[in-house]
Amino acid sequence: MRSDQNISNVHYRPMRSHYISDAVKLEEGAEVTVAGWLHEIRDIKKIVFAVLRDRSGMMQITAKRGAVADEIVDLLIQPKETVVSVTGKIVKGKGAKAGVELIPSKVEVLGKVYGKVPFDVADKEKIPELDVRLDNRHIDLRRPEIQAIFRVRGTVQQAFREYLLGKGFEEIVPTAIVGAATEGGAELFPIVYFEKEAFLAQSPQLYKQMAVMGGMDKIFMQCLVYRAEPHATTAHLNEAYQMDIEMGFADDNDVMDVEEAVLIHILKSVAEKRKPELEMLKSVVNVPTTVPRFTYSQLIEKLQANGEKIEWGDDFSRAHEKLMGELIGSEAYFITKWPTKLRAFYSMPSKENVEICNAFDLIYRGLEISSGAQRIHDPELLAQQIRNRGLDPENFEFYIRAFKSGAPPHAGWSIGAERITMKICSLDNIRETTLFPRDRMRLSP
Ligand code: AMO
Repeated sequence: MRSDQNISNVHYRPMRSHYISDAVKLEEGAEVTVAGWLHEIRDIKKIVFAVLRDRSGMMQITAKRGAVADEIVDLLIQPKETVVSVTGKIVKGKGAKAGVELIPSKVEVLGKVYGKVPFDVADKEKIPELDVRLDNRHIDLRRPEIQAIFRVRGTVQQAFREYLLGKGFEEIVPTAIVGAATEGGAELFPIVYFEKEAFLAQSPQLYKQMAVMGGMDKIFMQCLVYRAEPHATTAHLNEAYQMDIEMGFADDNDVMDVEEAVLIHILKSVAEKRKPELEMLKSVVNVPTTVPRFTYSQLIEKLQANGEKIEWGDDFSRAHEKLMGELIGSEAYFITKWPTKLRAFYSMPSKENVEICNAFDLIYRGLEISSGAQRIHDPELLAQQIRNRGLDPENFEFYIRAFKSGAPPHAGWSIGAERITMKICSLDNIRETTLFPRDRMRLSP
């Protein structure tokens, strides 16, 4: 034997041989080492039943005094949530819940419980309220249905990326430190940045546009964005994760075509790859074949015809967004051609009527999950629109300048990762979809 192999054998000792989901599939008599948290423990003197939990599932450990050495049985009797590794033989049939149990030949305590665990992971009847769960996210996350949310979210983000890479889009990383607002002046978090005024970015908007001006005309990005919105709602966070694209030589319809395909790909990927997670969350994902488009004006008329009190120029409420989906008969739909005054300054006014612009929203299951637009690429019109919103074009000098040296028509959109995950998982509160949510009250953990 070569000496280097020898050394690696001495130093490399995996803490587990199998995840539980693989161990339970093995033949009777197979020897395994599994490791995780003690989910349940029942000591009925002659026999100790424990349930071990890892990220893949749960498994019963059965230690019968007499058949298993007393010191091993005793070592297994630990408070719930103690981290242990158990080596033993797989036995099938018998009394185990899943038809499989492990008869231990070795138990090692890897992480003790000190004091009281904040709440019982195994007790489905007594789930604490959201604030308590979020204060103890490291415990909350041990519940399989909570991990399921983050697996769904991971698949959403992966599907977004894989679809666009497959279509020739390139990934960029914009900056998160900016000198001016992009989505409205009042919602900025100021930061200390040497002697300059600076803020956390509300979106990658200006920077993705400038990358297109630079000739990268099919780009995407995923980034954290910061909105200093003081109000607390079940659909707003102060730190959110956006999944954006921007395309040169494209208008609003072109990028809606891409968004429709991206949404369908995301929903299909989740429906195919995350069946157990969706079941755990009691959510069903339907994959649409198309995403219908309605103009803002058409939808105002639809609502008015339905007896709703809404005028042209008003924004839709959450209740309207839900109702419109029902009236249209589609879980996902686009609202196009918005009143210019309701949209961000960079939205391109329509050629036929400057009161209307080429901006759009994507609604899914009654919630706006995305918005986008064809952008203004004429620097003079852009400066004018910035002034019209009460903002100072001086603060946007770097941005306006980018349109003075040959600017192609361009368009893009952004999907909120938390919002789409919330709707896919049929959750009531957006905080469920982010590991460590930031809202006005919550800065810890
Ligand atoms: P908008 O501000 O509409 O547009 O944001 C796009 C999407 O990001 C998500 N989002 C949020 N999610 C949770 N909490 C928030 N406070 C929050 N704010 C936004 C939503 C929303 O639909 N630059 C433009 C997009 C573009 O035109 O490309 C923008 O940021 O899902």
